[in-house]
Amino acid sequence: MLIVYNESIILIDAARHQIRAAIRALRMGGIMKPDSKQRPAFPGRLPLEKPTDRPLSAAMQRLYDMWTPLQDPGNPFYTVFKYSPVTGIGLDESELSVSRRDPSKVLKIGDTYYVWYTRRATKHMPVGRFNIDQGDDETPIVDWDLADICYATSNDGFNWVEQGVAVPRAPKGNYGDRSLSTPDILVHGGRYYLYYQCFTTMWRQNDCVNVSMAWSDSPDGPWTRLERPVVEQGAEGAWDSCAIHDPYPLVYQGKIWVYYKGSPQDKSPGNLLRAQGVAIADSPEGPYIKSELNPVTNSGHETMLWPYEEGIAALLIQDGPEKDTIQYAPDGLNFVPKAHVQLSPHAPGPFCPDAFADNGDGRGINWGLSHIIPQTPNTNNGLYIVRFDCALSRDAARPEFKGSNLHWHEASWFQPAVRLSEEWRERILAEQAALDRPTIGT
Ligand code: AAL
Repeated sequence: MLIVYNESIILIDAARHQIRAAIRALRMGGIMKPDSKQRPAFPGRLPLEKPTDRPLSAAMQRLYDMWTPLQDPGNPFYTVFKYSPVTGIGLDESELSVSRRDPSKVLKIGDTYYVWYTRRATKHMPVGRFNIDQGDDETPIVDWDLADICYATSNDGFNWVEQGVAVPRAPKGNYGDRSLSTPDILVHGGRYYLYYQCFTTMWRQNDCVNVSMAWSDSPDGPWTRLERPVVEQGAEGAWDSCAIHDPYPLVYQGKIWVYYKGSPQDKSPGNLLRAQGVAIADSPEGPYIKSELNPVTNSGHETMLWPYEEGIAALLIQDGPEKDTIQYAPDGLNFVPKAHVQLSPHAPGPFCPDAFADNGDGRGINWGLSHIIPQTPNTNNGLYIVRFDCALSRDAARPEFKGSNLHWHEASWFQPAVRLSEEWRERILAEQAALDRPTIGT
């Protein structure tokens, strides 16, 4: 028999193998002797509770305080994303310059899935944001200029049928006559509401724009456009004084919460680049009151959000110090990073059946639609829509989505934005001659 008493092992009637095991345990530090100098190594099997009987490095403190000892496989906020082409709203090979982008949340109505998105179909390609003076009624400046809100339906989420325009631009001379883009959907009180960026007269420098809305009694329309903004740009100097982008409505705590990406007019270094705020209203038409905590994220672009348990989860991509993290706010306002993710979907719209349930028991998400830039950008092809699948739902166990799926190939390392340009090579060679001191002898 083996008894541990007063931090010593006492063997009574011990067999040889028990004695050997006891010595091994002592050597491995399984049981500390008071006079032992060497602390046992940190165990490979992570204790689920933060150890209090030993010093912890800053990194191991964080593992318990900020992340989870269950690591990626046991983290409900961690996922890999797997992508599939879709039919009907994927890459467009037509004569026109066509872009389908910014898919909304996906709704399931009866057996049919619905999605709304930005669609531009123009004779000419966009001329680019630095050539505003070259834009006209037929020549777009950016990919989401001269666009309308279209919609598509599907029986399985992979094969879609474009149904046409849901909300067209307003007649010339009216609010919203230039472009409607980046829509998202709300269902409230049996009615459907589409929120979108609403450009009037001309696309504005720095993409400054406000958000408007259209409503319908059916997902198939007809839609009635509001002739005014519902979420307005902030006052001069404010973090959202230029752009209210990517409106994203949810029903939460009995109200309509429209999250949005804001940006300031002044783009000088040191100014906030991109962040997320929220505007809250009692009814879909507003008035919307911006949270006094805005911005509620310090990072992110085209942020996707979903109810999770009693709070709101969000995928922050692309911009800012907390890019490519999944975050959680138990109150919808105070977000904390919960997982790092890779190759996140861009402008994602999830299938999120409880987006408007407001029942304090968000179940999470498993799939959605997002957009990608075609292999050869700046050709006639604009962006197009793809499907992503993931493991962020409390209702489906998908261990294969909790590992890591990324091995970058040469096309990624040497893509134009990543490959070192000739100009920089010259500059670096010049700098290097002055900067690189010999490794030995300095
Ligand atoms: C995107 C989005 C909005 C902007 C533009 C198109 O990344 O944030 O939709 O207006 O860029």
